[in-house]
Amino acid sequence: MAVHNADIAAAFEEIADLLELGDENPFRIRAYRNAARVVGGLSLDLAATLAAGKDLPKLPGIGEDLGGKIHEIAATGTCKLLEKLRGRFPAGITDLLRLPGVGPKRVRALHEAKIDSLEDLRRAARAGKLPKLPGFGEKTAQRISDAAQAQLGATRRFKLAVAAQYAGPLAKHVGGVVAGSYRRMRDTVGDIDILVASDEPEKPTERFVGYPEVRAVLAHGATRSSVRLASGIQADLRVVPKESYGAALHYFTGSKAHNIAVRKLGIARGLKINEYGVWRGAKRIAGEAEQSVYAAVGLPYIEPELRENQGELEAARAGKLPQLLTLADLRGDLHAHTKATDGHASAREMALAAKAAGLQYLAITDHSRRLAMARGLDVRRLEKQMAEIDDLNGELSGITLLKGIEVDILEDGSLDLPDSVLKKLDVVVAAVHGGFKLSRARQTARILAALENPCVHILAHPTGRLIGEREPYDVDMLAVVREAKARGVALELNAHPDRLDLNEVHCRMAKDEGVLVAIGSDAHGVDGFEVLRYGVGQARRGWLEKKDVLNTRPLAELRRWLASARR
Ligand code: DGT
Ligand code: CA
Ligand code: CA
Repeated sequence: MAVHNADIAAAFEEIADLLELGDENPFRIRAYRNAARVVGGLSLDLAATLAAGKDLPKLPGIGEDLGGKIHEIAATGTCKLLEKLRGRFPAGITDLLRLPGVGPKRVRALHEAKIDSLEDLRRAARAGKLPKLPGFGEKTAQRISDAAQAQLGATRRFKLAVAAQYAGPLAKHVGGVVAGSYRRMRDTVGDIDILVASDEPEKPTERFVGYPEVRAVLAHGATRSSVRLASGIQADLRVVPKESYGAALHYFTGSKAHNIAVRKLGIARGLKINEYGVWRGAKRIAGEAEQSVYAAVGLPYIEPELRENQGELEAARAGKLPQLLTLADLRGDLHAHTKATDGHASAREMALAAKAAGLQYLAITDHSRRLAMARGLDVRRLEKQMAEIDDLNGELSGITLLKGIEVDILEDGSLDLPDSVLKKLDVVVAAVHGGFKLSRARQTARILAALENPCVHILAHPTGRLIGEREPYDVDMLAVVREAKARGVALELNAHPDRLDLNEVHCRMAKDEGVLVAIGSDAHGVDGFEVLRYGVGQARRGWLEKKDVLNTRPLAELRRWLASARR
């Protein structure tokens, strides 16, 4: 069975969780979390590399011990340490640890009260036992039991970049394409929908249910099957005859709301539209290609990312579909870190990697001093870095580094570094990294205050969400977007697949209000630019065009914008 990077990352996360429960050395815990992040974000397939007899590449923060664990997990899907730790705690306990507001201390308190799973927690909450536990209290107990309730009700969704590791190889194995929310580039997907065009459906079906990663076959029919993979993700397969391929691709790409709206347009024209084609009575009039389905209802082709029934059909009819941004439109990247703070590579290495990724410019935006954990820069270290970047620009060709900072927005809305030094930078990216729990009014006021500082060019990851881990903070986004407009500030769409923040709704809001969006990789290492494609996917879901995105501009034009913005 193939072990994917996401599986290795998940094993390291679980080890870190269990070590945390065991109250182990925080440095050791952090090393595993770091390893999970590094491996999870890697494009090179580690298990395949090792299986081919090649060496493990040098990975930041991963020495001999962790490297050995990677070998072990790649070969067996697990490792001795993980199995040993699992043996010490009940199986459902890591679910508790992942609840917002629940750390190892509270989980230990729960464990001592024999509450070892979400189910146990729900039962204990119903019986009114939670507030009596040490360190809980009424309010906390309520919050935690609500969170547990939400977890139990929610079917698990997978981040797009995680699903990609499983979907790509599986689709290839059965000779099909991935449709569904995955093709629409949703930030998370509920399951993987695979479509195959074939007149011999038993062949792809047998390959599908026989895929080595399949743990359970949930349905096994002539043209539709369903499985659960070892990673927990579910996959659906549909096989249709070749002449139905376009209609089926349209149907299984969705969204459901878009399909229903298209079908209605068909009905108005006396047509029936289903996954086998477009029909007038018993005659199939279209369906071989997706394009033909739209043509049958008098519309131009609509890109998958737009298919949410959010006005795309009206825009198509009016000839007003956006010319969606493409990855090739990006000229540079305005958010990246180096090992001066929590990145893993030098400014020079990052510059060369950005160049290799086809970019013309890269802003180095390390953290500011407040983020002590990331060894944030103070004025002295920042000035040293600025001089280093000037030197690098003197010697590098084909890539330009911009001097920048990701400066912390403090709780009162002031910035973590004085204007006197911010003014000397090419680009100032401001961001919230703490105080997530402020009230909506205070959080909004804080961010608006930061936007008022004329040094600020870009507001990074504007809602602070971490998909599946941390909810966005409570902030009035329309007020933020309007203030950004008034101050000539761009809003970042952070392309990291854990963030994708702005979301698509906010992207569209920015566009409607005339605010530029900057797509930033937030790269922490040389392979950090690959995530830009997820940022572009989300931007496309938000209807963004080349002109709406700041870093599609050539360097000279960008420099003019940076220098002139509302000054
Ligand atoms: P997900 O998996 O929750 O991330 O979202 P989707 O959009 O991939 O949804 P899924 O996997 O349930 O179904 C795949 C596509 O199949 C969906 O986007 C549209 C189509 N579909 C599913 N059920 C229906 C339905 O009842 N009516 C219509 N018209 N289309 C449907
Ligand atoms: Ca799906
Ligand atoms: Ca499905």
